[in-house]
Amino acid sequence: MDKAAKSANKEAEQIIDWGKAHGIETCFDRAEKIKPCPIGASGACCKVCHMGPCRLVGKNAEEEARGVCGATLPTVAARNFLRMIAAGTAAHSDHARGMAFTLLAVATGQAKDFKITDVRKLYRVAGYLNIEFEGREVNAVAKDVAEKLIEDFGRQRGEINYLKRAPKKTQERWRKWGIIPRGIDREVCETMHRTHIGVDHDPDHLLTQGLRTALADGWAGSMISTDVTDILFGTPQPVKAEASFGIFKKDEVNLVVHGHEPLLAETIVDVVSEPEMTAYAKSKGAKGINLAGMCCTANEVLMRHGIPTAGGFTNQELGIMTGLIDALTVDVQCIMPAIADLSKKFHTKVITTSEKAKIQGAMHIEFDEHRAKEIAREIIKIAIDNFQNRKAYGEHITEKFPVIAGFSHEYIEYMQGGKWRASFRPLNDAIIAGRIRGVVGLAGCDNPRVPSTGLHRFLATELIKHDVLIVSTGCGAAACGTAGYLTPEMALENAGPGLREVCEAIGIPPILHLGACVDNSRILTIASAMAEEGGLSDEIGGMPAVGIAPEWMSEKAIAIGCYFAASGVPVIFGGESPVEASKEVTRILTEVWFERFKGALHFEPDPEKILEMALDYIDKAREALKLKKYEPGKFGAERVLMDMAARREIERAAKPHIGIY
Ligand code: SF4
Ligand code: MSK
Repeated sequence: MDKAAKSANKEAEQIIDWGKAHGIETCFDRAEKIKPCPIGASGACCKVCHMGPCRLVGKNAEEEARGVCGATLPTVAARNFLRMIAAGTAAHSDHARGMAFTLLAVATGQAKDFKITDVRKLYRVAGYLNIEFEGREVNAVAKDVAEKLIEDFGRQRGEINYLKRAPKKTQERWRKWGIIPRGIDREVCETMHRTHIGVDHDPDHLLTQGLRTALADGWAGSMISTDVTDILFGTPQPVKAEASFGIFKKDEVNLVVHGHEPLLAETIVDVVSEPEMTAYAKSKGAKGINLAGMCCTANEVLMRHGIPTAGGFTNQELGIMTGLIDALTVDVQCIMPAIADLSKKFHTKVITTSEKAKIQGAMHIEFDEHRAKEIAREIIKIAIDNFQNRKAYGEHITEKFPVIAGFSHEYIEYMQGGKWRASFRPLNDAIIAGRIRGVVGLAGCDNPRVPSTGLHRFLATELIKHDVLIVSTGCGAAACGTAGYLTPEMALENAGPGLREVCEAIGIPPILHLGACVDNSRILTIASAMAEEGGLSDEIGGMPAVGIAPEWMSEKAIAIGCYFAASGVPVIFGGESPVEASKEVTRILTEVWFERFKGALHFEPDPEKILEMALDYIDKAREALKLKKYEPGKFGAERVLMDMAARREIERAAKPHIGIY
């Protein structure tokens, strides 16, 4: 990896250089100009009241430094960390709230532009919620499901609905340590209360509430969002698409959807190919309309429709600098406000669409699910009208890579045995036999403070070389996509012998794109299914599995890391630790959490060490489970993996085809 480069993505680097030559500043330049304050970055600065900010620094700061109120360094570092968890949980969960209310509006006939696309998934979710669905009208079931899910946000007492989707033993650990979330809003609210001046000062007690809040994200907010999105727009199954800046077309209107919430993007997908839209584009001199995505909205429509992606977080300004984007819609989360000013140097129209988020200098067209199509058409027309204003100014890129995305929990189950024998048995068996050494969730943002996407690329190639299967989400998945890593060929060229065999037998890439950052919930349910299948750990903790977020930057990433740790997955984040200043808080996140939950949260800036730690965790878990010692190319006995032909054979012999999973 070229450490001097701003991005590991050659095409991104080319645009950054072009920007430099044209005096255009991006996040990469600003990251160089603004160095993080070391006191704040390490968690030692408290500004929760106006007697501060208090900087708890100096020799023996851990024992001796005090804020004006007397707060110690561990208290301050833990409080700061907790507030990140609360913000991350709030972000995912507020997104989920919108999805759940949309499902209710669809079920009650108030959002006529949407429908229940995946009835099978609706029934599956109804089953989790103990809602009767046999013989009932679909919308009646959907209404009950939506109302039940909405309860999770405002519940004051009791337990979140999806608790029972976790393995029993995992639940027992949560119960023992008092971290079962009651309701999403209650946990976020209590975390904000406890971190107000003069409330909770015990770092362990604070961080325990942090885990409860994070679980409300993973097992409620994020999981609700994933499920409702599947119900409304379809559960993903593998789909071919393309990634990187070459997806923009010179002779077509380029409309890009960016942000997180899929409602507007899905509606645009729905209406963009209407004959009137195409005719209107042609009347303005374009050959057609090219819909593309960025960041996690891109992941949502890539997973379900094969809409091409221009990549993750750090690509948003660079996309505008191609000069080819006619309109860019943004809603919530991970949108750089810089794009509004930047767009003025080009012809791009930046359109904010959420009632929750505006950017000065951007156009605002508020999305309303009750008239979704009308708004989508209005936005498409703005992009078309703007096509004529395109100038030659910008760094046009032609490079793009094929991508296979769309690996949902349900599809992964299906691909291991077809509709009638769907299970996680082959995956567990491949791990038991040492063909697959372990599983890594490679997730999180991309970051201009490191050669952006470079850590994802390094870890992806090294891990699969060591026979580690990767499941990827968010901008980590986008980083792999724009590197050309999301194809089955990648396995042939780079994977270790065992993983390669598995990928060839099933016909999958060694890196499975599972969706947006809210879809990390899919990893939780996959891990639960593996525990239930047997032969490995009977809880999520203790699996040969690790989470890695090498380039994280958002508070959502912290919430995700914590819900994985609480669920039993050791997690390694890249970059400097936000609790570095306190040895005690670091000890709680690593040693104490591992003892209690078999999960942990580490921060490690060196990618080589991240790799080493991940493999070490995997090997130690294999040893504890008494699995065959991993040796490349040497496998134990296992059941024969089922290939596509065998799967079809079973299906033919069974009932008529009624859907993919
Ligand atoms: Fe300082 Fe205490 Fe106020 Fe924090 S809460 S700013 S440590 S006085
Ligand atoms: S968008 S949270 S930069 S993954 Fe989901 Fe990407 Fe991180 Fe945002």
